[in-house]
Amino acid sequence: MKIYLDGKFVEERDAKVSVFDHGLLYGDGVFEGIRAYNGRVFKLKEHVKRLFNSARAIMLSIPATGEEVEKIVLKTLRVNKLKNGYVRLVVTRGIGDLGLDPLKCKVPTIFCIADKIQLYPPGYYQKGLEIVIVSTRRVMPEALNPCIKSLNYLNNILAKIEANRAGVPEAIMLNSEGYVAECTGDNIFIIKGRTLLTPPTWAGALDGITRQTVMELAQKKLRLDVREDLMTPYHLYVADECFLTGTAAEAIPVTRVDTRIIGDGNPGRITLKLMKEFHRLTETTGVAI
Ligand code: PXG
Repeated sequence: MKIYLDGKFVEERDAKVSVFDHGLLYGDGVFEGIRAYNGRVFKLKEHVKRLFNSARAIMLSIPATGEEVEKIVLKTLRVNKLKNGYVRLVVTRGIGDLGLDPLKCKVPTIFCIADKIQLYPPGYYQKGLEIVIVSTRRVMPEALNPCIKSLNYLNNILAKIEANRAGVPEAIMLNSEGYVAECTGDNIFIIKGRTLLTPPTWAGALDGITRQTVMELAQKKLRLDVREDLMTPYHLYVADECFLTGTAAEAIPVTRVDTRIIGDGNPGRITLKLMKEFHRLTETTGVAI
């Protein structure tokens, strides 16, 4: 596997960053997880835009233009001969000293990894996921805005550990006020009648690209009433349908929350339609590698 690292492609064993890199020492950096389907990169521009927005929010200036970064993603897939895969694009503050001052970091580190995608077992898509609400709260926007896709995932990892301990694959995190925010690497949706609901970003959700795509499909193709609104655990329990979205998971049904059965316990009819529309889009659109 060849890795893009600071302007060059290097072998995996040579793809090393310094122990003085503030991405490692302080989680000071931003990233994107991007997917390629059938020789095309899905929503490439949107991912690169979000990377630049995350970087701007933490005052990290990426030493490349958006177009250049798009080319890095495409080339990383090309040199690894991947038509379907997962891309991890990372920009860190760079090498500094043993103090957290970012002014000591003169040059950001950029790397891009393209690998085969690790998929959830197909059974999860057919039967739906069982998930739980965990006690770890989503970090509050006043401390670190969850719209910033930063290298600080400890909050999410603590939630994932709680899910592991409960024996389920995902965790729902509430915000500090007790409203539903999102999962550890996925956004959450419910369906009630003909309404599709998801928490607003200001309630602690990442502005997910899959989330945005599914909201558009729901409105345009399924003519659903799409709303961003606050949601309590009660709203999840009494929803007709529930599903998660994310680049890795795509759209995946949820059939149990906190041991309560959602709807009739099977993946919802509208969820299945949305999954089909989403797949149609991933298979037919995107930037050619
Ligand atoms: N919330 C959080 C906290 C995320 O990290 C999403 C929602 C979904 O956003 P997108 O834009 O992907 O629809 C994410 C995405 C990984 C991995 O390796 C994580 C994400 C994406 C891809 C891979 O765990 N996070």
